Amino acid sequence: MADTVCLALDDVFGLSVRVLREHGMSLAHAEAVARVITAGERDECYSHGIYRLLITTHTLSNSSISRDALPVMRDRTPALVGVDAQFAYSPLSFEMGSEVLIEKARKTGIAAMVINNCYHFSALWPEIEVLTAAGLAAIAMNPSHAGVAPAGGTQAVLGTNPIAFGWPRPGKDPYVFDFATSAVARGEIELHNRSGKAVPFGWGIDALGQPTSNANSILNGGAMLAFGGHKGSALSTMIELLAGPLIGDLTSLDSLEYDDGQGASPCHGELVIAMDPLLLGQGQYANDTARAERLFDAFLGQGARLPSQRRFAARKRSLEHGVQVPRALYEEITNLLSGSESTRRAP
Ligand code: NDP
Ligand code: PYC
Repeated sequence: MADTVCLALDDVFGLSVRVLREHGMSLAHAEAVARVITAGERDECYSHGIYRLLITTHTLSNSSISRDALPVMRDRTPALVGVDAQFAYSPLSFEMGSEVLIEKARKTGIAAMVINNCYHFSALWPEIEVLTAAGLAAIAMNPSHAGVAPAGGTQAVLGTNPIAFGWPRPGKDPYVFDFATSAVARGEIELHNRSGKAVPFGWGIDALGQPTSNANSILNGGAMLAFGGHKGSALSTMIELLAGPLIGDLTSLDSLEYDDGQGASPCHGELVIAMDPLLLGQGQYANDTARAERLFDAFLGQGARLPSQRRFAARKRSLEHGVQVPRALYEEITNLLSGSESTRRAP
């Protein structure tokens, strides 16, 4: 028997919705969450693909997350939309709020969306791509749970705090980067831990503050490390502040405390900024775009790749051939379904 299961993207989406619905999530939330999970698996971002169903269902079963609260939107200023997720997962809030954010950025040149009180599990590039598709440059960021030691320290204070940026490229895939400000996402260390694989030195330290390649020692009692030493540590701190106290929401330390040992997804806020090049430039959009392209060409011309290039290639493959999910993970996920659903034969 093959150790992977091939699934069409519709199957990934359908399975995700069924699992989330069985765990009490409303249809609107389940579909919004499933869209993000399917996008992660499709683009071969395994730490934030179908694996996340294990974490979202654990959260649904073990925390006070709302399964059905509808986001409440507030038009706060001409350039600011606020979305209160009401302690549900964030994707539905983003979907609803982003339409208003786009309208505002097109009117004001630069606009922000603040999402508050959201449980968060997802990669940020699916959100950034919505904004680049609308012709906007964009930045998104959020804290998570404290699990990362600051540069020079050994105690977890910072979250894995992702930051994502997108630049629209008319007629081409956008330029998008999206990474944790820790050396790697926690999800990646969890995947190594599940498969008993060592992690590279530099990802984390053990409970004694010593460098280790043991994923379990980092996750349980140790701490992750920021990428790039003091620079990643400072960038991560900026995210704590801008997507925490600045927007009236929790830091990663607060979020972990709020979790109170339940092991649920982090609960905090998110900051998204959208910028319209048509309004911020000096009326020479075609020239500005050409200058940006010249920069990208200078990368590509020397054999360097752009961030997201791997992802877009993976997307093309997955759309044509479906995705390969490790059989053990597939079975763990189908076991989350009750009765006859879970005993369906694997494809
Ligand atoms: P990586 O360290 O793999 O970095 C990902 C980014 O770097 C991607 O944009 C990737 O493009 C780009 N990249 C990787 N290698 C290269 C290269 N050689 N040249 C150019 N660009 C490159 O990912 P992380 O583990 O840091 O993060 C993974 C995901 O986890 C992110 O999507 C992030 O949003 C998510 N995350 C979410 C959190 C949350 O709180 N919700 C917390 C932490 C992380 P490509 O994809 O094409 O390889
Ligand atoms: O992988 O670090 C991570 C993460 C935290 C919250 C969602 N993903």
